[in-house]
Amino acid sequence: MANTKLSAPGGNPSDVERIKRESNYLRGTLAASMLEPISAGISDDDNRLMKFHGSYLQDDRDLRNERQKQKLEPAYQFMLRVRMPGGVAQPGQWLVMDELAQKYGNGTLKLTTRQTFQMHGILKWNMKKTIQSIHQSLLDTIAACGDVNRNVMCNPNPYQSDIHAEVYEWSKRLSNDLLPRTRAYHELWLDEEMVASTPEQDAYEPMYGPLYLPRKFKIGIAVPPSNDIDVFSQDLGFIAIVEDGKLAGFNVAIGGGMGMSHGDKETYPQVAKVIGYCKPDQIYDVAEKIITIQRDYGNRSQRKNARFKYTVDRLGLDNVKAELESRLGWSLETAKPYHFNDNGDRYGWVQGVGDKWHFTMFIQGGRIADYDGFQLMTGLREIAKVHTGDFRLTANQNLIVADVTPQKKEEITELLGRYGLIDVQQYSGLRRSSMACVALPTCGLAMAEAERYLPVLIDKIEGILDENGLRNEEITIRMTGCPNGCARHALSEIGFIGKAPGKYNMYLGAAFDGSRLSKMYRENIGEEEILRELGTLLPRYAKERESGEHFGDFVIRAGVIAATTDGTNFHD
Ligand code: SRM
Ligand code: SF4
Repeated sequence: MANTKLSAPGGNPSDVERIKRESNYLRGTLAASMLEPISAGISDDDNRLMKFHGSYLQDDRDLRNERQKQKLEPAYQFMLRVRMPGGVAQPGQWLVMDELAQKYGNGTLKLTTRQTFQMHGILKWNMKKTIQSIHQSLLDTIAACGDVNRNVMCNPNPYQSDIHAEVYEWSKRLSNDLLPRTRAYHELWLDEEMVASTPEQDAYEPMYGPLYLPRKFKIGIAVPPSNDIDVFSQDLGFIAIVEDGKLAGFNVAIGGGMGMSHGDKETYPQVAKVIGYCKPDQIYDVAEKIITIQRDYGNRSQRKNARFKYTVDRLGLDNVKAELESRLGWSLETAKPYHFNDNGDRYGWVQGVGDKWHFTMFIQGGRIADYDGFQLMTGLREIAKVHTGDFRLTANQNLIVADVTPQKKEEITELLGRYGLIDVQQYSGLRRSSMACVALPTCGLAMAEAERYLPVLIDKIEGILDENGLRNEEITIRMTGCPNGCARHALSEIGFIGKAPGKYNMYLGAAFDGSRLSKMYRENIGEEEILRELGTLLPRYAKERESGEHFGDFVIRAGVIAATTDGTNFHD
C-alpha cells in the first residue's frame, strides 16, 4: 500500500500513540475509572480515550482558585459532544437535549461551530445515564472528538432544500461509514457485552487500524453560493456542483485547518486546495483513501504538526493527489467552476422548495440558555413541542427552524414573537456575523474570554458602526480564547485570538466568502486599543470603500494589511 517515494516523519511516537496502542481499541481502563468513587475525575490516559467517545474531562475554571485554597480537587465535570451530521435534529431530539442539559448539565446547550450540541457540567456519576438517553433519542457521541473523522458538516441552506436533502444524505453516510468499528462505546456506555479481543481484531478496525489517525480529521460539504461551513477550513472539503438543478458531483479540496500555537511559525492555519472533481457515488472512496493517506504519512511524533494540512504541505499537493489516485485506481476529473458569496448565515423566514418555510435565527455565541428578560431556551422548547419539521444547527452557531408547513407557520411565528426570537434585525450586521468559541470557564486551553466577552465588545463597536452608517453592514468578526481556532478566527474579516486575560491578537484581511486567511494586525492588545484601531479603520471603510467592497478586501486594498496568500505565509 505505502508509496516508496512518500514517508511519515521520523521521531519517537507521541505519548498519545502509546495510549491508543495500549487501549485495546479505545477501552483502556475507562470502565473502572468511571466507577471509581473517590474522585470526580479520571486519569489522563483515560481522558485521552474519553475523547473518542465524544467527551472531555474539564473543570470549572471560575472555581479553580477558590477550590485550590480550600484544598479541594478541581470542580471536575464532563463536556459531552453529540455526533449529528449536517446539524439536523428532530424536535424530539431537541427536547431530549434540553431535558438532559437541565437534569445533568449546567442548564444550557452550546450549538457548536460544527453544527452540533455540546453539554457542559456533567458529573462523572451521570455520564452513563446521559449517553444512554442520547442513544435512546437515536443520536450518539461516538467519534465526536478524538483522532478520527469527526462530525461531518454540510450546508443547511434552506433556499435549495432538494440539493440540501441530497447533500445531507451524503454527509450522514460519510459520518456513519467512517466511524471507528470498535464496540468500546457500546460496551462502556450501552452495556453491550464485551467480546474477547484477539489479534485478528486488526481486521475489525480495517480503515483506522489500532492506532487510529495521527490527529483529528474533519470533513465538510458546502453547497455554493453559501460557504457557511467554511469548506476551506476542513481537512477534506467537498464543494457541491449543481447542474440543471441537480447534484452533479463534488469538487474535492484538501489540507485546510485553523489551529496554531502562539509564537510557533511551524504551526499555522491553512486553507484547503481544490484538487479535482468526483461523482457523488465516489465521495466515500475519496474520503476513505484520503484518510488512509493521513493514517500512513501523518506525523505521529509531533502532535502540533500532525494535522493533515501539514502532511499535505510536507509531501506536496501534487504528490498527495497522485497517491490518492493510485489508491483509488482512477483519476479525479478537472475541478468545475463554482462561486461562493459568503461564509455566514442569512436570517429570517424564507420559503424553500415546495411549500415549506424555514426560519433562521441568530443565537449569540451559540449558547442556548434563559437569560434575564430573554427566555431563549424556554421559547425554543415551546417551539420544539409543536414543530413538525426539524431543527438545523448552522456552522455559525445559529439555528434554523426548518421545514415548517404553511399551516404551522403562524403558530411558530407567534411563539417566536412571544419569546422575542423573531426580531434579528435589532442586531447589527456585525453581531449577526459574529462567532465565539466556548473558552472560559470550561475550556482548559483558554487563555482569555471569548463567548462571554465578544458580545460586550460588540456593544462597544456598535457605537462606532452607528456613527459611520455601518449598522447593517455585514462584517464577519470571530473571537477565540486561544490559537486553536475553534471559531475559525482566521477566516473572519476581523479576528481575535486570546493571548492572556483581557489581551488579544487582532487579525484582519480574511475574505468575506471564507476563501482567504487573515493576517495579524496588532499583538497583545486590550479593549481600549481594539476600539481605537476600529475607531480609525471603520470610518475609513465607510468613506473610502468601493461599491460592494467587503471590509476584508478593503483593508488589503487600502494597504492596512498584506494579503495572506497561503497558510505558509500567514506569519509573514
Ligand atoms: Fe475545538 C480543542 C471546543 C470547533 C480546533 N475545541 C477543543 C476543546 C475540546 C478543548 C480541549 O481540547 O481541551 C474545546 C472544548 C471547549 C469547551 O469547553 O467546550 C473545543 N471546538 C470547540 C467548539 C465547541 C467551539 C464552539 O464554541 O463551537 C467546536 C466544537 C465543534 C464540534 O462540534 O465538533 C470546536 N475546534 C473547532 C474548530 C472549527 C471547525 O472544526 O470547523 C477548529 C478549527 C478547525 C481545525 O480543526 O483546524 C477547532 N479545537 C481545535 C483545536 C486545534 C487543532 C489543531 O489542529 O491544532 C483544539 C486543540 C487540540 O486539538 O489539541 C481544539
Ligand atoms: Fe478552547 Fe481555544 Fe477552542 Fe476556544 S479556541 S474553545 S479557548 S481550545
